[in-house]
Amino acid sequence: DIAGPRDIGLLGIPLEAGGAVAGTLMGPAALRTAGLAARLTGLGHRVHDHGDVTPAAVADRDLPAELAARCRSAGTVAGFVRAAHERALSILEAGRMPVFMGGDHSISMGTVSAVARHCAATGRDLVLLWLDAHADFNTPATSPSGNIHGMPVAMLCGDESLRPLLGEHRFPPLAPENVHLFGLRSIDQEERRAIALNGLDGIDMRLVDEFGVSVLLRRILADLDPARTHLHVSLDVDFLDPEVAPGAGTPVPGGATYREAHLVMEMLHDSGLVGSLDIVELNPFLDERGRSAVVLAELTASLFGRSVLDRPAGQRGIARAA
Ligand code: NNH
Ligand code: MN
Ligand code: MN
Ligand code: MN
Repeated sequence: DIAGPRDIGLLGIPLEAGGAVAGTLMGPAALRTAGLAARLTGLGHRVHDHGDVTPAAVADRDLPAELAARCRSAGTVAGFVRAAHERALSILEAGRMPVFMGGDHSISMGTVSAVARHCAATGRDLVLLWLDAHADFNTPATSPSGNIHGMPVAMLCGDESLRPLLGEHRFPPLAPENVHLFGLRSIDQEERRAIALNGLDGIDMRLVDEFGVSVLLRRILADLDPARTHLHVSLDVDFLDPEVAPGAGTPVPGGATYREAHLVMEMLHDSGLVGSLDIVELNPFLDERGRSAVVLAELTASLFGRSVLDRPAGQRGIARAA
């Protein structure tokens, strides 16, 4: 439950090699400058900043030739993914709730795989909420770009061709029915087929327009057992509309508004189910005077309990009871 004060562990993963546009390596620094830690301590939480990961030394030639040939900068990405996995696991084992600051979205191969291991060890069911314009369900065989940040969901669901990125570490793959892609509006052709074939839950912007985020999110949350569930939230900056968050390397029009995104975070807070968070793809080089970094820091505060008015526990359920 994240209703009370939490021990939060921040970890920076300054990786940009998984995407095509340089700049996301500055993401952790920009989130710190936007006052992320102070916003969380201001809500009564204890925050420990674990600094940035030091990547392991991995060369392309250390990886299967097919993987290195089809994926750009596979060695560099693997070095960050392995280091992120190890640091994430130790933060979880220390009992802290991790907030992973990317970095491009390939960092989630390291962070979420560590969360999956931790959940298996502690008898919890991992559910993944992927807030993103994209599905990130490509594989080296289907990717039109060769950019690894378009592949983490496939890797986390057990794609064998991507597994060597994590090296010797093993984790239980996510069940596709426990993966909720939310905010979709840009999918590649083969990726679309693979989503249907594997039975992932996809919520596109057309559904958001038609039903609103609250109905759609409540439907996901209502199915989860609070006693068993560990919900990992992976927030890609391009979930947001580019007008709200211009600091994105792959902006897609028609994204979540400022209030839709906050409502998602507020409802997630009230659910008490969230156990870990990625904040990824922020590109401060493309941002306008830090405003995307500030929006992401504010959204994180909402996830950790910031609200306009006090909402006593009894009132939080109004939406659910209705
Ligand atoms: N689907 C595209 C690809 O695989 C774009 C992925 N880019 C992202 N994902 N920013 O969130 O290359
Ligand atoms: Mn734990
Ligand atoms: Mn993404
Ligand atoms: Mn995206």
